[in-house]
Amino acid sequence: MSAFPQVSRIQYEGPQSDNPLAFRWYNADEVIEGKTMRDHLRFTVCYWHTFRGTGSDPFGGGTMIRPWDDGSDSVANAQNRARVAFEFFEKLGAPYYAFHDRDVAPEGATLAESNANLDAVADVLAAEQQRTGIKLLWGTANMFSHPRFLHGAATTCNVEVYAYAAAQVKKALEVTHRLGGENYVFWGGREGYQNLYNTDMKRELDHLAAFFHMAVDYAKEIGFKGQFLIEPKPKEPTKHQYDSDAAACLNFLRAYNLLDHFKLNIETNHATLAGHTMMHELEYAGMQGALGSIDANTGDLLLGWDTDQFPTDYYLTAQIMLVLLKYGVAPGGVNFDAKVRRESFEPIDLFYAHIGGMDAFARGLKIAAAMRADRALEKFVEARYSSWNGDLGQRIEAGQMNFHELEKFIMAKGEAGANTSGRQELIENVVNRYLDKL
Ligand code: XUL
Ligand code: CO
Repeated sequence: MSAFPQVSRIQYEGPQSDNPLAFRWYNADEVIEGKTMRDHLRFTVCYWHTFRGTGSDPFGGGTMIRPWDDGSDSVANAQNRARVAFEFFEKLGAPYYAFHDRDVAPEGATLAESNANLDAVADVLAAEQQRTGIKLLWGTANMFSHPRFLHGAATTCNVEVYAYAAAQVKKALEVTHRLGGENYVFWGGREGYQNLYNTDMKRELDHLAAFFHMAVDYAKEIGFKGQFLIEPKPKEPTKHQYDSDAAACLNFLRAYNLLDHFKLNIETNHATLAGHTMMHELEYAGMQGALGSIDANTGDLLLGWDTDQFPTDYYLTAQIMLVLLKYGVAPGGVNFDAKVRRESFEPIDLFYAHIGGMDAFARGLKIAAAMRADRALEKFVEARYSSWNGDLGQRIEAGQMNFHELEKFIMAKGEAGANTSGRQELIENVVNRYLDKL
């Protein structure tokens, strides 16, 4: 029985369409820079918000109407929900999905029971993947919801909780591998501290690094070749999360000799919580060869927490796509780690939300590609650094200069040459021109 009988496969109808259940910009087969939109964007539906989100907030309980869900924690309900999820992915035309172990299957009384539950749901996921051709972008383990993880998982002060977390990741890796997952994500749910009085930060970070090394070893042992990803976030749930931003993650990975095995999964709302733009985080990761995947969402300018809204802002998506086109994102993708508002409680709202996000990214892709075709920004950047192209700049960049020589050079001149304008306002107008064009 269909869970969404009123919806058929969402089609591309073009920008003039006013059909709310059609794409206006996402045309999966359209080729841009030699690749289809489908392959550029690698859209992914996240299981946790879309199929486990209840709409609860700190002030009130769930609001979502999900007629297919009997509200129980049974494996049969989880299996049925998985089939509904695939009907949704299929009708939306999303080529990928992503999950936490505990989103897809209920936690049991023991780890062995939880593992058996996960296997039973993974049987359905495998069959649905086979039936539809939809693939798993990434799997991950939820090591933050259960009370045992109140001090964290890989950074906990309780060594037996650490062992539990290791066993949970071992299983999540096996299931991700079984389902052909192309990546495996670590988001440090409670890997951080609430205060430094009771925290041995060095010891916790050593434990975290040891945990990651064990994960790398186990992946090798079972033949999992997917990309490991760390997802930075500065705070929430803890006051300070160790993976606070791209720079902190890369420093950690470098310090503990893990850089070869990990890239980053950059999320918009996490970037803004860290006091950065999404473009900054993407560029910072990309320039170091560590841009792995993105969690696509957006925060709210007036609210200071992780609101995980669907992205609809063309400036944002154009900026993101400029960086993704520059560095590439595969085997990562564009994962909608976003939830419908508590007030948008009907199943149909899940379609409107994803259609809007996919269209916003498709349009961002077109804008970014048009700008790249004209080298619209490159021209400004090249002109801005042109003083470096002369003999002086070339010798500094080649590491052939020292302070004595630079002093001699500038003493002889008396004063540095004139600066040129940064042209920010003109550049912003140019960007607007590309937004107007399409
Ligand atoms: C939390 C968050 C997570 C990760 C996966 O803020 O983004 O859902 O994406 O654990
Ligand atoms: Co996320």
